[in-house]
Amino acid sequence: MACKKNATCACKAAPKKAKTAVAAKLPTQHQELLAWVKDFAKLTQAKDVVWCDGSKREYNELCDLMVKGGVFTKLNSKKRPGCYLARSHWSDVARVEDRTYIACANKEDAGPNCNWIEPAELKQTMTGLYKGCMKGRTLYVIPFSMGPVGSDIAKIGVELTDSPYVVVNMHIMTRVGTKVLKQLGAHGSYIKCLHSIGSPLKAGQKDSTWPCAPIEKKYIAHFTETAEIWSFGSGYGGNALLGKKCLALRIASFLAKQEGWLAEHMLILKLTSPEGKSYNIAAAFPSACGKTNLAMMEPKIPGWKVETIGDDIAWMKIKEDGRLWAINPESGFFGVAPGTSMDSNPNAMRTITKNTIFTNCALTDDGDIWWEGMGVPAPAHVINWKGEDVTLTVNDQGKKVYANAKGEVGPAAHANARFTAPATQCPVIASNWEDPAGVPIDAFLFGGRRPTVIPLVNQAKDWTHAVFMGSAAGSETTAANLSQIGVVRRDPMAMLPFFSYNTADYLLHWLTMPLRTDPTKLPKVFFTNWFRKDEKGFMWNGFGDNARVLKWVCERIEGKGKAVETAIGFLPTPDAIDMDGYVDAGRDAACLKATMEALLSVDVEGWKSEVAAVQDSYKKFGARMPFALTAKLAEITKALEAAK
Ligand code: SAT
Ligand code: MN
Repeated sequence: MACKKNATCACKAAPKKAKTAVAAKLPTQHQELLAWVKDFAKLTQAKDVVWCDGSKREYNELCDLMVKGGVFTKLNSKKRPGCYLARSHWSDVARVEDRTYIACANKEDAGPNCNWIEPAELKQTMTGLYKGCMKGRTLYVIPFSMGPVGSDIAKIGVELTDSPYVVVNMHIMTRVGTKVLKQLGAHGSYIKCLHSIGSPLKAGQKDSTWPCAPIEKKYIAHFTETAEIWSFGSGYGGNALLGKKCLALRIASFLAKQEGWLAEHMLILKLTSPEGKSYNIAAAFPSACGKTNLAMMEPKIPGWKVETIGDDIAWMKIKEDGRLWAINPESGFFGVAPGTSMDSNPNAMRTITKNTIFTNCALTDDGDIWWEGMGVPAPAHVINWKGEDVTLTVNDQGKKVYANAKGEVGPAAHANARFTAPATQCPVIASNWEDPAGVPIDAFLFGGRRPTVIPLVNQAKDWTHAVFMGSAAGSETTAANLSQIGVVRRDPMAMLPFFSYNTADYLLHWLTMPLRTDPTKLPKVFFTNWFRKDEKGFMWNGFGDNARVLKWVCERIEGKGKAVETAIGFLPTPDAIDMDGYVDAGRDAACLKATMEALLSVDVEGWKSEVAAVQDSYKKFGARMPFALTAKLAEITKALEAAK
């Protein structure tokens, strides 16, 4: 109905009638939620508000909308049915750690591993940024559940966003829509997640294919004490899909500390022996250690089976039986594409054959995607992640590279190009991966990329030792030579980018787990290192051969498995790892035997430096560092002295 004032007035609708119609269609009776959405729509001046129902129809409509707007390219439906490619702005390709903030009342509670800002100050700054930021855009309300809807470990969040890319990715990565609102009811509690790409549209202005705000205006903020997430300026992955790192790690680990559970950066896999006994293993590794590969591994030992429960995050609670039960709070994989191949991760390759969103991959002439390390020949011509035509040429060093029309060379896919794929499509997804009760965890693995010193596998002697191991996790960047420890970027429990409170308090929280249950019911803990090197290169094959180490882990859980007690933990005897059928083309039998001995022995001098380096990494926490860990350091140092 036209406005009576004049024919061109924007208020075309008849207010009274529309109000009744909207009221009748209210998606929820949750008054506080409705008011919060209304207030944010008003602040951001969004053009309209859409409540996401989580349906396939909604997903398809948004994908079509993005194809029309040039945001998505639909891939060849014969080669990749139901798949799309998005290219981000060149400045919006990864998480922005230096623009990621923890806002709590006391700076010391955030500690040296968090970027702290005073909450009121940050809210004022960000409210200023949110003002009018959705002009010309739709505000989508995404009710989502982290974990199976209704699970006693799951949590509900609601993300308000102006990015349809975020909506469709959230559809894959979380459980979205009406079923979540139903679970929430009229009074349920939920985590408030605000997100805007920070790029309002003026009337008549043509939209870009990846609108976002400049870096200095990007904020990924966590108000831990009120469990709120405010994100501004980025449309990418962990900056924008707020269920993932922001909620499932930062906010959840803060809540977990208060409520006595664990929210960890861990994959969960189910390993079944030839006898049919299953073990659930959760593992925390820093980035670039192949978490997704391990979670979907094809074991190289006959009869053993790996099934996936999760590839990134585990939420764990002690249940009545005294054991730690875990769920994967996500429902999809947001994996790094480059390097994923039929060799490195065949099950990931099978997962992404359909219904997958690719971001910043290269587009081939036949409408498929390509990336470096895909294990298929590089096409002569592709459109690279920046949207440029590039052709394969040979550079001065005789290396094949992609060059654009100006002769500039660069990778075809961005190094952090991603795939977003539904977990249900993984051929080895465990049948019980969505069990609301979770799965009982038998073992934890910690690890890192350590070319020197650290053995292939090492079992913790007790829980404090286990926490010490987790605190020492990290990856080596450069090693001066093979007998020395290089520069290790310590990444305690692989949580460094995801801490939302003081790391010393976080380690203390871990240390208290045996007080919450019968300590014998807690998982057995191991430190693994697939990345040791010698003059011949990698000393261990990794990938499917890692199942040999996992087999020993299972034997240890059973109280079997041959091991020697050393100063640093229980190491397998050199014959304890099943090496039947293991092949390393560069090493004959004698060399392999020597390699295994080196991989499974204590490098006493190297370990002294390692322990000193870990001690050094504790210094920045001062007296807040739990004494139990310092004492454990002293105990290991003493044992190393004695081992000389
Ligand atoms: O970009 S995300 O944070 O979602 C993923 C990652 O960093 O591994
Ligand atoms: Mn991760």
